[in-house]
Amino acid sequence: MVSAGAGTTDVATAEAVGAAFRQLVGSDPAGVWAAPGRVNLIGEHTDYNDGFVLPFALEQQVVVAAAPRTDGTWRVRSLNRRQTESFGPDDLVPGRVEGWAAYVAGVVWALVEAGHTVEGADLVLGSDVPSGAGLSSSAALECAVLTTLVDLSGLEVAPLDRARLARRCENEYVGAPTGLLDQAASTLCEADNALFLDCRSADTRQVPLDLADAGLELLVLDTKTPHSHVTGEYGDRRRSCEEAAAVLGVPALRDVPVDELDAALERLPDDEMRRRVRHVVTEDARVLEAVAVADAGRPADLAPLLDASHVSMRDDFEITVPTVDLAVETARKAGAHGARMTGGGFGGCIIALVPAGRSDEVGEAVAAAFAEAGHGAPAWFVGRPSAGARRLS
Ligand code: GAF
Repeated sequence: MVSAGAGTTDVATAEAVGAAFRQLVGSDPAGVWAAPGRVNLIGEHTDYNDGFVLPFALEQQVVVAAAPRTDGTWRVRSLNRRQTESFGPDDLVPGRVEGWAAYVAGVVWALVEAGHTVEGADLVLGSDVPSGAGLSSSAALECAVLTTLVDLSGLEVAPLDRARLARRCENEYVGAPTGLLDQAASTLCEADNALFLDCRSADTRQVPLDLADAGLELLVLDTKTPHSHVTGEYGDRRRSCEEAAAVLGVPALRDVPVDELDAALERLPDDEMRRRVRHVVTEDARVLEAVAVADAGRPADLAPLLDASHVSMRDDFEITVPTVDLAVETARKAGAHGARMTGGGFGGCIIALVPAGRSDEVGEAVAAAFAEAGHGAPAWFVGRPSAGARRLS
């Protein structure tokens, strides 16, 4: 997973990218735009199975200062990486631009593929979304650039279509076979809400999430075990789900009703496939339950669902790693009501529902457990449901 961000906060403000823009280009930007990273409260590896997800956008975001260029090319400066890359119309071919700049070129490519005319531009990017931590730093980059270029070029692209184009960049230009979760969250989330997304119909609904009112907060803890989507395991899980759906004769695992799960499992050829299917089908059911408890104003009842989701990811979908399991276990022992890994897996972040004001205590307990086990130090913050992609100035 590559992003423009190395997780520093001072480069992700309108002032910082504006000043860097003036230094690079010699004039003011035409505007400043931003798009956030996300945590997924629940609903992991359900998106590409046509199922349900419940993410919220974080305060951490990618910020872009930009202005049109007259020569029809794109020049992009990443403040985090201290690198400037340029590309032109001939580079709008998957594979031509690599590394972090591929997420920018891929967005231009996706817009052009969809029939839009995209103006050349100078863009300066800063990010405080931790990179490689499972918080969608890539989607934040794609969605920030997309929002910028749509505005700069005067295009009409509906919010859901923006998310779909950003996903197309990730799938077809960058080559990561992900679902719609991350780009939908970065584009469509609203402050103080989680986003319920039905990944088949693409219907969405804002779900108010007032954790403070319930005396709670959501700790986001980065185990600093980096993960990657482009290679291996993520694609393997996706293939396994598609094969299982084919064996069961359904378009996607979303079509296996949870109350018919046992009968469906009996029809599968091996234990591994049975475990994969059990995760996806029960995870979809947990998302629906999570939406119901949030709707009922009972966020404390999310806790057992987070716990069950983690066990399912650990034992059935087999996408957790020892640092992540240790973090979840320690967080619970230190007072979290419930905890789970969030994101694609094989490293990255956990989330934990903790009593308000106790995130540091829980984070420190995990840090001590990591030190004792010989792991590097984790980092953490309180996740607050924030706004999706938008123009800042
Ligand atoms: C990653 C992917 F990008 C998402 O599409 C989703 O599948 C997630 O892993 C797992 O829920 O973030």
